[in-house]
Amino acid sequence: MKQMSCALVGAPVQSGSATPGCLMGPDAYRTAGLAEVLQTLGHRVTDRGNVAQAEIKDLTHDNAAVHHLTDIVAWADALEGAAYEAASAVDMPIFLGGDHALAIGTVPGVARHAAEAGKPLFVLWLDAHPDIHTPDTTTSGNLHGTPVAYFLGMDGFDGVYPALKTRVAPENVCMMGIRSVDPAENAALTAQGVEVHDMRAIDEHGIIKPLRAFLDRVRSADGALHVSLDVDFLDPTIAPAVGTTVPGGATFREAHLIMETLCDSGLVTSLDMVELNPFLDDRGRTAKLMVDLCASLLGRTVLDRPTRSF
Ligand SMILES: [Mn+2]
Repeated sequence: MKQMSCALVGAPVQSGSATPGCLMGPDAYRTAGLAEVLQTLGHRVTDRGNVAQAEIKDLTHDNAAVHHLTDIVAWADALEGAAYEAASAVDMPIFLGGDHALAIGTVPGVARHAAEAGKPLFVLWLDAHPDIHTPDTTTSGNLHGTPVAYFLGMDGFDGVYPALKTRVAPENVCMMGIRSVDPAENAALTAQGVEVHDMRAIDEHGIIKPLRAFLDRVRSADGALHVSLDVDFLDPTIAPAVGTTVPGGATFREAHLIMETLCDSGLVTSLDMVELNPFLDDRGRTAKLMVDLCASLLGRTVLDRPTRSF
């Protein structure tokens, strides 16, 4: 593949989830050698360090379950700007999470950049969860379950999260790996018309056919493509380092095949790597797997991958 400029952008957000530890995610990826691996593939990599939160403002919400709202809003503000800036500066910004609440900033930031370039943004959401709660519908109060509803411009965010600068069209979102959905989320997915390939669909049809169909849509629209990869997309037996493990996830080869197919498409313009909780990892195994998946997205093939036993 062509040599690309890549920026690593650390987003140590952890208050969107119930289990502390995602704070250490960006450094775990650095320790697992992400920059070095991408350099070996011929890319130019700059590590921009970690984004600093914006100023924390006073905010409350009627839903008493909601927690850490002020903290998440301060991250959203800073990450939207950092994502926009990184997307303007390099071919491939890679956002190192941090829990999935970081997508409240990264997706709108890269969407703003794409819109200025005259391109619609598409999002491939690889996750066990659709994360399409609003602050009103969440029962856990964990705000990492809200980014999709926010960047689609759904109701319930006015005066809560920052005013959305660029929304993503629901028909431009494709979800894969979904297997843990709350009733309010199920209703939102139907109402919005988001394309969802749950694990049963993947069991029956594999990942390649729906992925190629989605990539064809991105290509015909001349779109930019953001990939949001949650550790819990993967089966917990291969990726234990996440606070929200759900059985029945993607296998090692399914995950690599998605990344290899995305690489072949040449369409991906930005990536989130989220929910890695190094505190729950087994000797860095999940961090290394996520780094290997990123390498597959950026050009490493089966024949040059040193797949090792755990
Ligand atoms: Mn998620």
